[in-house]
Amino acid sequence: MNTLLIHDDDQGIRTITLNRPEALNAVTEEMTTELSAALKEAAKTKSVRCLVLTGAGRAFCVGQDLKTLRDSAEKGTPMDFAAALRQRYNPIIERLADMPMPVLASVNGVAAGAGWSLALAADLRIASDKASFVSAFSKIGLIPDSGMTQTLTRLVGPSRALEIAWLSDGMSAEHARQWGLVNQVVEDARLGEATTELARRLAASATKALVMTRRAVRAALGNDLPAQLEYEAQLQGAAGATRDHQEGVAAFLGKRAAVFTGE
Ligand code: T3D
Repeated sequence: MNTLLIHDDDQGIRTITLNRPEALNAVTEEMTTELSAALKEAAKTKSVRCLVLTGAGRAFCVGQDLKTLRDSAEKGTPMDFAAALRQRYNPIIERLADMPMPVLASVNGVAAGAGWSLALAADLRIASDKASFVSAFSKIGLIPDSGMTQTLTRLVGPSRALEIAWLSDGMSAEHARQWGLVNQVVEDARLGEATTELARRLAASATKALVMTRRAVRAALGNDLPAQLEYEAQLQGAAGATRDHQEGVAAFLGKRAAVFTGE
């Protein structure tokens, strides 16, 4: 991989690091190809029980590489935005939203444009106190993409989503936390440790139940109560048939810590 670093620890955490620090991890075609493949691979690796997405250097990711965008336009082969989204960006966002394990974005620095969209596509976000967020799309005459119009709106509501998208003002990590866009903000020097701590808790959990919980929580935004109750019943039927459920009950009754395997 030229644009990513991939690391597995011995406790079920796979970390994918966007690795173009010299370009603030701006997204190129190669990066989307590699990220797509890396997510596909992680999804089919049973030992991966929590996926962490982070960036190398001082940025998380600043979205589409605008230099390659300019270069292609100068060469007379301007980027086909709709095709780029359909073929390269959107499949990544859809895959991230449906990974068979929790996905945690560890936001180490600035997240801009589709870089912020990537962080928003994760289940949870932990950020360095030095991180910042900027939509940036409006500054180059584009609309927020890679899912941001949905993820952002669901988290902060339409009025704040428009304020963020239209004005493209930078937002501090603390501001993002107050608006519910980030779950935790930690001192920059502690980001690695705090990310590992949270990722280990998630990796040691009953993975299938976590993933079904994600589905139920997402569906809740569109369902009426009877539909949501029915969906919960269906998912609970599946959760109740997992080994991890049996282990959880046995551990509780045996007054010991549960050892979940993700099965
Ligand atoms: O297919 C499609 O539909 C297209 C998909 C589009 C998705 C998108 O992501 S569009 C949005 C693209 N991203 C942006 O517009 C962000 C542009 N960058 C910025 O606004 C700022 O750089 C930041 C707020 C992110 C960071 O500011 P700061 O002050 O910390 O750094 P800087 O000085 O602006 O940038 C440092 C360098 O990184 C600089 O290069 P230089 O002068 O040192 O050679 C800058 O040009 C470069 N850089 C920053 N962002 C990008 C970038 N180079 C290429 N692409 C970038 N996105």
